[in-house]
Amino acid sequence: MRVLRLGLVAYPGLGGSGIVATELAHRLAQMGHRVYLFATERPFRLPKNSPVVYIPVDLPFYPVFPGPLYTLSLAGVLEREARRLGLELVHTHYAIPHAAAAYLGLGEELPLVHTLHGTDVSVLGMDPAFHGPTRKALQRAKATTAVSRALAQEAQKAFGVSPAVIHNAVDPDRFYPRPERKKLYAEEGEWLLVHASNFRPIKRVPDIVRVFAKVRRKVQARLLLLGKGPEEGEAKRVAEELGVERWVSFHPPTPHPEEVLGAADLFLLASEEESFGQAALEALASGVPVVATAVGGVPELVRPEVGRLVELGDLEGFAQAVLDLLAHPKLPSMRKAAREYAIAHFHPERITQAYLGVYQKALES
Ligand code: GMT
Repeated sequence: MRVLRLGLVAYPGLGGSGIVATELAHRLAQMGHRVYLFATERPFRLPKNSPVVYIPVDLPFYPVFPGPLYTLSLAGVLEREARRLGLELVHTHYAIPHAAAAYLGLGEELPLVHTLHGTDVSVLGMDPAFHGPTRKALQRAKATTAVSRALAQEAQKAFGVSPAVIHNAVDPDRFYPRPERKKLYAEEGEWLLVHASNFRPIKRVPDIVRVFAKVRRKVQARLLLLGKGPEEGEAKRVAEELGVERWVSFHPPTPHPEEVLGAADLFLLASEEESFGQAALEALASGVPVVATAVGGVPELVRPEVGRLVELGDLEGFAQAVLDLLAHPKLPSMRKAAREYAIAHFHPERITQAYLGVYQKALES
């Protein structure tokens, strides 16, 4: 394929959509495409030596406004920079407000592609304040994609679009088993259970602690919670209330989650809603089986050979699934299967080719 000049738009912080966009941008640039990444800050997962060019989106504040006008500012920078850089296509990640901003700035000058990630459809997308402009922008795009079949179905209902399903990718050269690191986080003879997220209420981190307390009554184990966010205080409170605080550790977000995930015995995800579950995929690639709630797109990711699914809210069932896996004679082979499965289905090369296929069609139509 010829070299493309592409603009990608991402949130730069801890969210999965920003990570997916940043890693896609980096891989495309490594393949030789000219890639410009638009964000309010340099995305924290963008490697220092990446060939991706970061284009800042400023947030000018004038006292006449009630707050910074991100949507308008992004529309302005896209309009200006697309011409200056000779962009051929713009691909946004997370529809709100990126789809409307791109449409405002670029209209139909350029093919626009939008990737839907989750709450941009299910929560913010349903907010009457955002729904109309987002629906219009998505319907006028050359293509939309969704990170799971479950999310594509939701988007069809919410916005009347039919996104192509492209699952997220994981880099197996970065996420691999690191059992030698387990001693950094757990004592000899203890199981190491890990959860990683942005600790928003939707992730139900306090439920992870409740499950852990049940598990800890039966086996020696430690819980490592990686990340930060609004539910951190409540998770700490629950750990104290249940008397397990000395076995629960909180680790701030790191640009190298692979160093923690690769050390785990199991990864736990108790979300009430999850279009995909990027951290669970990173755990699988690290050779770590997953126990997760069967919500959204998670069943597309966590297959029986690599983990267990439990009903949302069934904390007893969740704890039992964890204990069953820890006691399972096939746990070592499941670890191997988890990594092989992640490589077979979610390899970056395969996923990048799928996005390039979407770009190709959008450019031709
Ligand atoms: O939709 C969100 O909550 C935000 C978004 C993000 O930026 O973190 O997360 C979503 O996108 C990730 C990457 O595609 C998925 O792995 C997450 O499952 C998804 N989160 C939800 O659906 C809650």
